[in-house]
Amino acid sequence: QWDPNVSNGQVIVHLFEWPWGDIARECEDFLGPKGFGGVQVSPVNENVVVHQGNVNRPWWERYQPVSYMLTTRSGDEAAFQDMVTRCNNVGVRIYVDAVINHMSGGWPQGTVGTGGSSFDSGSQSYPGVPFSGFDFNDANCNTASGNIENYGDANQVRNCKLVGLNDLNQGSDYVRGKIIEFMNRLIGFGVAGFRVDASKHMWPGDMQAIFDSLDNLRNDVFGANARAFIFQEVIDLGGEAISAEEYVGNGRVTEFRYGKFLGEAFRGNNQLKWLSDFGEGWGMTDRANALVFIDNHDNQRGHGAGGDMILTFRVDRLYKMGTAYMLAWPYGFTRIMSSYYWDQNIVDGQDQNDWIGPPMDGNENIIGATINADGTCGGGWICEHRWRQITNMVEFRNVAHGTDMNDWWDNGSNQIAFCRGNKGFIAINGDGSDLTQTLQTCLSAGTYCDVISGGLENGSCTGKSVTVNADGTAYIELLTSEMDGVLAIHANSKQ
Ligand code: LM2
Ligand code: CA
Repeated sequence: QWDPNVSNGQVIVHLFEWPWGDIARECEDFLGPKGFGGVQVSPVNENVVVHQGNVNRPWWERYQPVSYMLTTRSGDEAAFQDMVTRCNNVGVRIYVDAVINHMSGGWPQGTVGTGGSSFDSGSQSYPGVPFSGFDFNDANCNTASGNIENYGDANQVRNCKLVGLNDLNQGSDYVRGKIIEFMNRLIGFGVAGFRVDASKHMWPGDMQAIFDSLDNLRNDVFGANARAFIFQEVIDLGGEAISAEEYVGNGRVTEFRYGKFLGEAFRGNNQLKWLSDFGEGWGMTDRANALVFIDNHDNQRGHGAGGDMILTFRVDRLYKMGTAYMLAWPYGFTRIMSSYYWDQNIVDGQDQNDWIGPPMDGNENIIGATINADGTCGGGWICEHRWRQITNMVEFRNVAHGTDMNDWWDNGSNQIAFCRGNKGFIAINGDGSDLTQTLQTCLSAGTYCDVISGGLENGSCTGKSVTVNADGTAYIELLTSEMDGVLAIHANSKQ
């Protein structure tokens, strides 16, 4: 349950709010050829259709389940199944965002789900499953409001409502059975694993009982006895009643400190030289248990954890530097965020537009990304995964996989460089002065194409090139006037 079951590569991308048909095409045209290991998709099961004042079809409606019918704005069951098959056929895995802690929040009678199911949130009736009042935790929650009021009390965090969402009792055999049936259906379609939403809000033992009852992954795709990859969303920045360590027996955990620490360092609140022992040395979970990322769909818009230190596409130069460091650094299993754009409207530090959903047409159908001639996305989609500097670092991570970090160098502040065995070398300049140094690259002698300023195309470099001497050293230049603060070369970028 810790093994991502990848075959094509070591990095997954969260294609947030993408339609299934577009993901299938992206697997075939881009992710497969570029060496991506898999895709985290948005929740697949039926959710509340939200219209509330000016809040029209927010992204967060997908975190309010109504049933386990596979109909959402991303597509129906047939489209989902087709996507999983087509992505698996090119070696790209699918991981489902499983929302199993809760059902919907409170909505007026007559509100429906994306699959047309009715429900009554007040009496906790969800006939599409079916769930009824017996299946929820209210009797196990002892706060006055019925909501989580104090994160210092583990019982509240797990048995009370998270922001008013009807809280399922995973201690019940019936509830477990429905969740298992839902997850097994997805496994039957060929998914490789799950991001488990709101894991902090469920008891680790209940989750274990559910995961232990899941079927093996499909034999024909993954071989014999493969288990679903489990990565549990546990927000743990320290100082609360619940820690991520309670969950590592079930699978990996999302290491939220990772993106926060890197944001602080790249934004100048810490020096990059300290990154030489980033990982366990900084108090983070063991690398074998960590799922790491620079930002996610919550904290890129001020939800979740990390606050304004988190790097996002809005600070693109720093974002590319942070992402390059993550993909070069041998810690954890890495995930890249892929976003759509929205206009922010910040009032008193709070973005009033943090709810805005993906681009949609007059019928409220998602309008997926268009692909520009240069390979970037249009139509309001950012597609960080298609930024050359990021895509090329995915290849770096694949090439360096299995090696350790060695030959760390820094200038005493924010210029850093290191090798990955004899497979890759990266330099990052976070200082306000030029980096001009002869450094050990650990690569064999020859000319290498920097994959950040360009890359190796038809045998020649479209960007900078680096000449590695017989002793592995090379003159490295990274000027503050350059577009990007990174230089990276690897065994496959040799001319
Ligand atoms: C998660 N991880 O633990 C998701 O990553 C996060 O995106 C989800 O919250 C959350 N857990 C629940 O699955 C989002 C969003 C919330 C939103 C909920 C439910 O961050 O703002 O809450 O989804 O849709 C919204 C309203 C809130 C309201 C609630 C219930 O913002 O004001 O509370 O719905 O209707 C009355
Ligand atoms: Ca709960």
